[in-house]
Amino acid sequence: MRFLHAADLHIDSPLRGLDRYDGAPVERLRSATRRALEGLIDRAISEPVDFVLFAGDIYDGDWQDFHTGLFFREQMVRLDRAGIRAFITQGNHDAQGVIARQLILPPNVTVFSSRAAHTVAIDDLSVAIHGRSFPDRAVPEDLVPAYPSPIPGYFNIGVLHTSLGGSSRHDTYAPTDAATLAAKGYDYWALGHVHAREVVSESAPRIVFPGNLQGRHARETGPKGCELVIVLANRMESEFLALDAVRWHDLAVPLDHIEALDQISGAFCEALTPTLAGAADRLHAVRVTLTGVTPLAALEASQPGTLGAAVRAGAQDLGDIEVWIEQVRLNITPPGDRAQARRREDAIGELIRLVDETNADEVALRALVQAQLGGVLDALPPEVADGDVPRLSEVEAMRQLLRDAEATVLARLATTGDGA
Ligand SMILES: [Mn+2]
Repeated sequence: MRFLHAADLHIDSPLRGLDRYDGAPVERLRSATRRALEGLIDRAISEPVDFVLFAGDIYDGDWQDFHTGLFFREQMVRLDRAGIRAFITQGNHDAQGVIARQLILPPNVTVFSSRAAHTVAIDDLSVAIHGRSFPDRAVPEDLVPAYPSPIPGYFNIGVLHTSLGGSSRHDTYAPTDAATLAAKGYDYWALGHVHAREVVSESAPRIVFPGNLQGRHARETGPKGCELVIVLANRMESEFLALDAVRWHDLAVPLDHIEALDQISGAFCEALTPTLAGAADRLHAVRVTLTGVTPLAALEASQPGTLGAAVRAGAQDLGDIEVWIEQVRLNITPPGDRAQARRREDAIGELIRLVDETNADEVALRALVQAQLGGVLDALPPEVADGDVPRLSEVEAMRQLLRDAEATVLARLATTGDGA
C-alpha cells in the first residue's frame, strides 16, 4: 500500500505587493500553488498510490469566485478516473465556516465531518483512516482524545490539522502534543498547519507535518512538497517529494574581501549555486541580503541601487537556470574603525555619536524616524503581512534605517572630503 500525504496547499493564495517589483514573473508566481497540486496528482497517478491525504488548508480562505474550487475539483476528478481516493480534513483556513460557496466533490473524495471524528476503513488494503475537520477557524480544544480507537490488524492513520503547541492556552488550532498522538495507538499521523516540513516522530507512530506544497513568499524557503509513504508487511518507508513550481530562497551573500563591482556577480553565484542543486527545472525566487565589510559600501551610498543592480545582472548571466531576484537587501558596512571615528571632533564623530544615542533611546528613535521619514515605515513590504510568522520588529526596522542613513552620510562626507 502506498499513499501521499500533503497539507497547506493554500490554492490561489494572494501574493501581495508583487506589482511593486519591476519584471516580476507575476503569472508564474500566482499560479504556482496550482502547478504544485497538478504535479502532486501527476505523481499520484504515475506512482500509482492507493489514496491521497490532505490535512487541511487546501484553500487560503473564502473563494473569490468558483474558479478556485473548480480547479481543485478538477484535480480530484483526475484522481477519480485513475481509481484513487482522497481524504480531506479541513483546517483553519478552509473550515466549513470560512468557505461560503458550495461545490459537490466527486465520489472518490471523503471530507471528514466537522462535528465528530470518524473512521473510513478500506478493507482490501487493511487501512483505517480517522479524521475530523475544523468547523470554524478557531478550534481551542484538543480533538485527539475523541478520535476513534484504532482498528486492530489494520494500518491506522490519523489525519489532523493542528499547531501541535499543546502547552499554549491561547492556541486555537486544535492544540495537542506528540504524547497524546502516540497514546492513540495509530501507525501514522498525517498532520497539517505548520508550513515548514517537520518529522515530529520517526516511527511508532510516525508523525509528520509535510509543510506546504508550494512556498508563497520569501519566508517560506527551500523545497516544498508532500510525503510518499509506502507500507510494507513489516515496515514503512517514507520519502519527501519536492513538488514546488517556484522555489523561494533567502540568500546571504558575504561581500567581505570584495572590493570591485565586477566581483559581485561571482560572489552571488557562489552563494546561490549550492542551493540550486538538483532543482534547475523550476523558477527560483531569491531574496538576497548583501553582508559584510566592503569598500563598495561607499559606492552604494553615493549611487544607491548600484549593488542591487549588480546582483540582478549576475542573475541574468546564469543562463539555463531561471532566477528572479525578488529583492536585494543591504547589511554592509564600510571598512574603517567606527569606535575611533566616534571620538573625532568633527561632523563625522558627531554623527556617529548621535546615531548611537538615538539607537539607545527607543522614544527618540521613534520620534526621529517619524519626523524624518513619515509614512515610509507604514509602507514596509506588504508581503510580510501574512501573520504566520512574526514580522521584523518595528524598532529593528528603524535601527536598520538609521544604520543605512549613517552609512550614506559617512560615505558622502568621505567623498566631499576627498574632493574639497
Ligand atoms: Mn492552518
